[in-house]
Amino acid sequence: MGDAQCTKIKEVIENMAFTGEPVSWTRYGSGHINDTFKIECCQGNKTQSYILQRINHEIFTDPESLMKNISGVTSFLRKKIIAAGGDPMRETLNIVKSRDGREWYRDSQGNYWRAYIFIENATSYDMVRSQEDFYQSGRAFGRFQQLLADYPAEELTETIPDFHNTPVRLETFKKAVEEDICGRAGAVKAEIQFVLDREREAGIAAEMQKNGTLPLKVTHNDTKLNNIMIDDATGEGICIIDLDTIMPGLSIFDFGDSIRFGANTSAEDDPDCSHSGLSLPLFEIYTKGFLEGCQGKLTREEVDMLPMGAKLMTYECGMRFLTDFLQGDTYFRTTRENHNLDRARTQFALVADMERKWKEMEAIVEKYRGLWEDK
Ligand code: ADP
Ligand code: GN1
Ligand code: MG
Repeated sequence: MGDAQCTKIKEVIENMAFTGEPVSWTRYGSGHINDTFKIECCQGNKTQSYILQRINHEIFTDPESLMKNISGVTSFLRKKIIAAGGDPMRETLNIVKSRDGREWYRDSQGNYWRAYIFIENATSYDMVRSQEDFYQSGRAFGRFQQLLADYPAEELTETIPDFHNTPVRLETFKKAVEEDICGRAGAVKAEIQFVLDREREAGIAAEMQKNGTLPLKVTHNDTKLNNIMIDDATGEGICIIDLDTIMPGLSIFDFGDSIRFGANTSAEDDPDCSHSGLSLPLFEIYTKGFLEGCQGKLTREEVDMLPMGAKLMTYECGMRFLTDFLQGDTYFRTTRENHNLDRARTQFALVADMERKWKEMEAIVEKYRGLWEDK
């Protein structure tokens, strides 16, 4: 860490209501948006760790409303977890306030920071280790949606408008191709065509939401495998994290984004997209876990649309990576040349594989629907 950054982080640490003497701070995690640090504080012979994050305020333009969302949702979850006999210190995020009693701290350079209690003895994974982990993740994301089913949605600020509005994402993509500010479009003609060839499908879910076929719910909207903490001892998915994008949304998108990331046979950014494809066993185990977690609360149409949720989330995410590549890599954190292009290619390879395996995906959903559909 450079000297300037070090001074900045020291200022932030001093202004957070941490217990004990800060003894170490290190960059942490592999998120694409915020800057995350692990802070260790010592008091006597006890060590307490915290997660400290700089909220990316170019992407989340209203960090104070964002923190109000997280505070509202975590307090709500806390009550439900306690009522169910659970441990609220491990099963939901716990915000650590700033020394002046706010849920964020604004540093001298205008950056917004927030802190959480560090959840010990649990891990967030970038790749599925075992089918069991993925099953646990499905159950936990399904359950999360059910726990929030009666959350007052009108209290939530839309932190990124049109976040999963695929037709709007498509328009942004087309504009990026047309403007081609970095002169990169010529080199990715095949990828651009891949997106345009599927244009007609982009609006399917948005249309079903508009005409009331798919209900609007409170959803997480970023259900990547690394946004869940898995207990090291029990293997259970204990805590859903990364709550920045909790907003009204579609259940099939929470299902779909998990599949996009976790049921891919390659890493999201594998430079060789021929490694990328849909693992049907992982698709199956997640479907089972998610439907169990939803406890029979999905409608027939929601269950019908689960495969499409997976395809749309993968298509949309690939399109977002390609848009960012065309616009000069300003949104997602990149660490190498063509990083966003590699990511876009894995997503499109996955979409193409889903198209090949469509019948199998539908058959899997059919196999589990009877058990869990809302009657
Ligand atoms: P981003 O929005 O950049 O993805 P996240 O909120 O997902 O940021 O945090 C990045 C990583 O930090 C997570 O994947 C997880 O490994 C770790 N992390 C976040 N919150 C906690 C927490 N409360 N306890 C332990 N680890 C955490
Ligand atoms: C970002 O913050 P992170 O890394 O969990 C992005 C998601 C994408 C994902 C792709 C706010 O998630 O929408 O699906 O990268 N988050 C935001 O890996 O744009
Ligand atoms: Mg994350």
